Amino acid sequence: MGDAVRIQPASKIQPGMSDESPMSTALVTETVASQLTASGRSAVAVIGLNGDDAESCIRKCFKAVRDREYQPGQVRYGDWNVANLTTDRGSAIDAGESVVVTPLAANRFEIHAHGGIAAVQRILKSLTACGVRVVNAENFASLDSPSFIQRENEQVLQRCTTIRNAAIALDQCRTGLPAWLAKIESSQPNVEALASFAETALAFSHVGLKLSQPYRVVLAGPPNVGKSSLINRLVGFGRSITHNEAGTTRDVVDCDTVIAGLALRLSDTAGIRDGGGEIEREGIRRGALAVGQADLVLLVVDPDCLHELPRLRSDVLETAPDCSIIEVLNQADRLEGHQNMRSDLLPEQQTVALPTELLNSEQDGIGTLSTEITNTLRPEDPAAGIAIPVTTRQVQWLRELAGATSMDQAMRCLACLKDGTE
Ligand SMILES: Nc1nc2c(ncn2[C@@H]2O[C@H](COP(=O)(O)OP(=O)(O)OP(=O)(O)O)[C@@H](O)[C@H]2O)c(=O)[nH]1
Ligand SMILES: [Mg+2]
Repeated sequence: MGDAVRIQPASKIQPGMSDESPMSTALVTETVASQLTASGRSAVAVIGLNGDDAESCIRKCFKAVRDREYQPGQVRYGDWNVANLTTDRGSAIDAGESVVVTPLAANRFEIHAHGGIAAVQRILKSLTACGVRVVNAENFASLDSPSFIQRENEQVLQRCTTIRNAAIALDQCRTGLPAWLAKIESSQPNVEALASFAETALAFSHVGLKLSQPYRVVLAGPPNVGKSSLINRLVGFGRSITHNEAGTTRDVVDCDTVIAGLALRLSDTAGIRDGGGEIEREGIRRGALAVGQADLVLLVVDPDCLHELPRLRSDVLETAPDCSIIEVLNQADRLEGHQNMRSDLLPEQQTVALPTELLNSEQDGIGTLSTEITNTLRPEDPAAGIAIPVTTRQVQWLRELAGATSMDQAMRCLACLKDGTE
């Protein structure tokens, strides 16, 4: 058995170097501040201040009611009084604000102030005058994290818009690749074990990459089959214009929604047909571009144009070979007028996309279609504790690790995965 591995900082890796130097522990030391509460007028605003100079900045700008050492957990009342600081133009900054300062740890503070925009700006300006860099809240949180990959995972968590995705992203912050990278430093893996781990993690990359971005679902098909009506029923309001005349939708109409905890961007497209005017042809061209970007295409037909499905399917696969397709027969209420239709040729998904007030039956197929959409896009979530990649960068390094044939190559992948260089 070999010794425990040590992952070198990727920036220090050079071809032929041994992997004996200790792991990078470099933490961000620059002092940064950010308004952590939403910007705009509110009762209270919280400003975070982190970095090596945080305490000295607090001492310059803040006069506590009682003068004593700062300790984590304290609640310190006082005045944000910076009369002896000056602006770039030399005039004095006089914030003169009653605030509460809470030390969170050594060189980590929160300043709780009045939530008015001007009050917050004055405090941030006085911190800037002390050499502090003001950053946005997302960057502030990420600068506080110990490794590049940890920061990356935290940024993904911040961008999640659904609880289902946020739960997975949170798990990846706590026990995902960052924790695995830390763990292997105290183990003795061989290249085969590392490659096999990478393969397992990559099996869920399609989930990880969609935690902070919506799935792209495009509705395509001939004109007048009810694509726009269907999108309106799926999102629950009249996003797209519908009309009983072919060629109603001209441009690509996007609508964001959430179904079963998955963020979806639904795109309605112009009905595909030959002829039509210049605007309609441009709409059809844009529809084809949307299909090229889709994770899933709903191919919508009605009973009159069911025979077109095989051709439409092969057209979609030509444009987007890896894309999933669900065939939908809309206007299923009109099937009665097509008695000769062979039931074994009908798509499994059959819908009636009329507005709910015009429906005669509750069997409109919309719920079943919604389930089919989410099951197709995400058949399974990774179990808690399974590490998965959540950015294309992580996918790239795991792919390289999966194909590594030497320990040197594997260690380089691990270092780049962790530190984000290259
Ligand atoms: N009977 C019936 N009519 C429907 C159904 N769904 C939509 N319609 C009607 O079909 C017509 C066309 O609907 P749209 O949603 O505009 O069709 P489209 O596919 O978006 O049409 P284009 O934008 O021209 O490509 C409208 O009059 C709808 O009310 C349905 O399930 N049953
Ligand atoms: Mg339409």
